[in-house]
Amino acid sequence: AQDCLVSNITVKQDFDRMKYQGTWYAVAKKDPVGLFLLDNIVTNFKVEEDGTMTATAIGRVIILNNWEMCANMFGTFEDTEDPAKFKMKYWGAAAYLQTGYDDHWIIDTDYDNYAIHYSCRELDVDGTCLDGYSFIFSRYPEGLRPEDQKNVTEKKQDICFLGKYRRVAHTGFCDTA
Ligand code: FEN
Repeated sequence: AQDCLVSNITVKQDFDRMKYQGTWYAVAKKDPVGLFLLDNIVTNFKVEEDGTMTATAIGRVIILNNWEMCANMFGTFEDTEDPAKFKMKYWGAAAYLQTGYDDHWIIDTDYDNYAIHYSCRELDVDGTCLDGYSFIFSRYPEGLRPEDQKNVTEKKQDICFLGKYRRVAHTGFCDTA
């Protein structure tokens, strides 16, 4: 959306939640105001037997006194009239982690390589996004394929977050199993 109106942002056509399942590595993120996941962010999407989409996310956080932790987060998605737009209820495995209820839009994905996620938490009076966050996901922890980068850059511009992303490091800090 050239005008940056949230209502003009387009999302993935005919989003297929079945094909979206599995592991996605965050390779870049635009942070919201307040507490969030720092890095080493890996998510896993699933479609439950009743068709509900759910997800887990793990990521490094630094809690009080500079204590490094891996936050285990859970999300359940409520459908809307648009198959690529969800409302996400999320919470953490630990009580000190924030809970919330966010928009969760899939702007674009090819299911096999990349995905662009968008969430606006607060609309400005002019209809642009005052506070939001976004993830660029890859099926590979090493990052995006070169052939996907141009499209992803275009989509960052479409959602008016171009220049606001930071790379998400994967150092193995939250790797278990
Ligand atoms: C998403 C997709 C997959 C499912 C989920 C996602 C969103 C996760 C969010 C995480 C928020 C984390 C917070 C951490 C926190 C989109 C990847 C669920 C929105 C808010 C601290 C930091 C410091 C402290 C206390 C808590 O609460 N961190 O002292």
